[in-house]
Amino acid sequence: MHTHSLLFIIFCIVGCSAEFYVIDDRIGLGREFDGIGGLSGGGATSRLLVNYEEPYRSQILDFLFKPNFGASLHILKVEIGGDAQTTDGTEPSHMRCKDDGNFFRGYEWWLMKEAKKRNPNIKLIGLPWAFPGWIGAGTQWPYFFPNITADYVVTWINGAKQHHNLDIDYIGVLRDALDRAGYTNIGIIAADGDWSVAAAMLEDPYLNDAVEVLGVHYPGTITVKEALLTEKKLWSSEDYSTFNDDIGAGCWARILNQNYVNGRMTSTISWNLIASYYENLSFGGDGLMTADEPWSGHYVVQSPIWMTAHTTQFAQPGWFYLQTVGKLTHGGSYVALTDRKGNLTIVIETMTHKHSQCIRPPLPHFDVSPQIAVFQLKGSFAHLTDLQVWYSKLDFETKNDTLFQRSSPIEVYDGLFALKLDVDEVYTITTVNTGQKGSYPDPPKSCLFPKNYSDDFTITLHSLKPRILLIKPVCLSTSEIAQIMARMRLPYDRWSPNDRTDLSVSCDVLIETPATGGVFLAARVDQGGESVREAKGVFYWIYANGTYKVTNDIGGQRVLAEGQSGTREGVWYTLTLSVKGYFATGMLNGYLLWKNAVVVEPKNGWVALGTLSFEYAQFDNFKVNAE
Ligand SMILES: *[C@@H]1O[C@H](CO)[C@@H](O)[C@H](O)[C@H]1NC(C)=O
Ligand SMILES: *[C@@H]1O[C@H](CO)[C@@H](O)[C@H](O)[C@H]1NC(C)=O
Ligand SMILES: *[C@@H]1O[C@H](CO)[C@@H](O)[C@H](O)[C@H]1NC(C)=O
Ligand SMILES: *[C@@H]1O[C@H](CO)[C@@H](O)[C@H](O)[C@H]1NC(C)=O
Ligand SMILES: *[C@@H]1O[C@H](CO)[C@@H](O)[C@H](O)[C@H]1NC(C)=O
Ligand SMILES: CC(=O)N[C@H]1CO[C@H](CO)[C@@H](O)[C@@H]1O
Repeated sequence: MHTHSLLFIIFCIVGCSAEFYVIDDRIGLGREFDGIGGLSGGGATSRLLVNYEEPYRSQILDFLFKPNFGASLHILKVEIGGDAQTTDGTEPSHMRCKDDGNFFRGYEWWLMKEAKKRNPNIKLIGLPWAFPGWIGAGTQWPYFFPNITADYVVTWINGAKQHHNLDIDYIGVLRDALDRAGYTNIGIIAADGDWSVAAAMLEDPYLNDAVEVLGVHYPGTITVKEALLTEKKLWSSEDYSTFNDDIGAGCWARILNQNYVNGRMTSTISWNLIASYYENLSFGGDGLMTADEPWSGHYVVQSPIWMTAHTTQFAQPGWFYLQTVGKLTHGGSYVALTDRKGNLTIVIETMTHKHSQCIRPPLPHFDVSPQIAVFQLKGSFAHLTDLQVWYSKLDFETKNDTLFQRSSPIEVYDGLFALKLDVDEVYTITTVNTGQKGSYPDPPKSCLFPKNYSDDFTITLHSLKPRILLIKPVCLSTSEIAQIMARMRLPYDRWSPNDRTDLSVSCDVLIETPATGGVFLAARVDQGGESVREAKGVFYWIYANGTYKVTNDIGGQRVLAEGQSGTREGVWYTLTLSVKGYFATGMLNGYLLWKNAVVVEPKNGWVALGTLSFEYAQFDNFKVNAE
């Protein structure tokens, strides 16, 4: 197959065109390896995962976190919810008001516990993407109030410990506040952005002392001189963000190696962990695997999971990179890691340019061609006689990939072994013999969203009852469910893009404060998440001043119908919206209010409910019927 024996090596030494690479620890080691991770949130990217029924939900979690099974991640980074839309949806804050403190909202606590259950050594990181409005006292920029911001984050850390017994390992917050709260052992990652904080750290010793890790987003595997001069740990604390097909897998395999080879980054974290949000939202499918059909139980373990396993199952945080890492002569790269107790793991990738482009940044051209690589083990590894081999090939021609396959052990002769490398391959050559390719029986087949769906929004504080809706709550003292924004994709557009989605949706709504923007129920909504403000659809609004409106867009520019409704704040109303072909009809408390509004576009999309701005409203008894 791919590994070659003594005769071959001798032959090569005599004449074939092979290159030699030395793996040696006598010249000292490189940096400490900090692990490979996934990022849940930033935002709402794991939303649909909690809705899966067992056993599928546990199976998915095993593919992500269980050691020696699948991605076997070393790090879970989560969003500290801020009650604001942060890309694909909204995650709830633990402090919606100044005096609030609720550590059971959302699904990140649950996810962290599930990850810890599977791997007690997994490192946890929290990072806020947004803050509730009260923190910035009306400004959009809470960093003007560093103490409040820091206390807010410290409260989250306290809650994690007190209510969930979770120890947070790293955070994005001010060192002072952490120390005051007694969290001297929690590391600070700065600045979760670009490298510019490095220059600031070189000039400001206080800042330099406070920061434990320099974390950058999408570094394109390269670092800057200032970052190296800080002598801090360098991490790619958000990376990948690429559709999880084989090119995504190529991107991920390449950066997992080259973030160290080129940039000396010792951790790489994938945004996102799992594509558990509707594919039509921004960055659809940009997770290590996909689970976006809780109603069917269908999920897909895509190739990026197995690219991850090539590193995560054979090297752990606390291992060290060797100094002997680098590029291969004919393209690709290799890294070597050791636990300093005799174990050695070498990961080799030969991803081609066109099969490994990430979504960003642009990838400068390079060539990769088939090659023979002879590795020579020296120092502590000179005596090794056989090594485990794990192999993947992303086969873009036949589409018949080999993913994380265990091959026969390689025999090492006098410290030498050879590999015949083709393009778009990954090899792990290792002393570690605990690797396993985990599997479960095939999950249920993909199917369309149920034609009938209902939800009474009974949220009990401590439960995680499966539900389909994306929930957007804001601060409200009287009710746990304040503003609920649902963006539900009825996936009819997947198989009949030219057919119109005919359905009827109804919901009880209550305007809490005189909502100048109104409260809506909508169908055929074509945008969500960060693009929600450009959404088109059929929006049925009621206002507290006794009027209603029907618009073709969320911005209310295209009015299809309007008139008197008699609606007031503080009263429950049942809104019903039916769309059939080109026509829409609306009812209020079961009586026809408007009919035959003409809807040309969009033809299909999500059902949704919400308010325009940040007014408070309540929703109940949500029903969809698409027969
Ligand atoms: C912020 O905290 C520091 C102590 O870390 C304190 O000296 C300062 O007065 C506080 N500022 C405000 C506005 O509370
Ligand atoms: C290597 O790691 C294994 C676990 O895979 C461990 O049992 C062993 O002691 C380590 N050391 C050597 C030299 O193999
Ligand atoms: C895919 O490749 C494997 C070997 O790697 C082979 O056993 C299998 O038959 C191939 N499948 C198809 C459909 O070509
Ligand atoms: C859907 O709901 C309608 C009426 O609400 C009912 O007549 C129909 O039988 C339901 N269909 C399914 C598949 O449950
Ligand atoms: C009622 O409120 C809406 C939304 O603020 C506004 O557009 C509309 O003009 C108002 N209608 C009346 C009659 O005041
Ligand atoms: C983000 C995204 O993919 N949006 C698309 C969702 O589907 C509608 C209708 O097919 C497109 O117009 C959007 O661009």
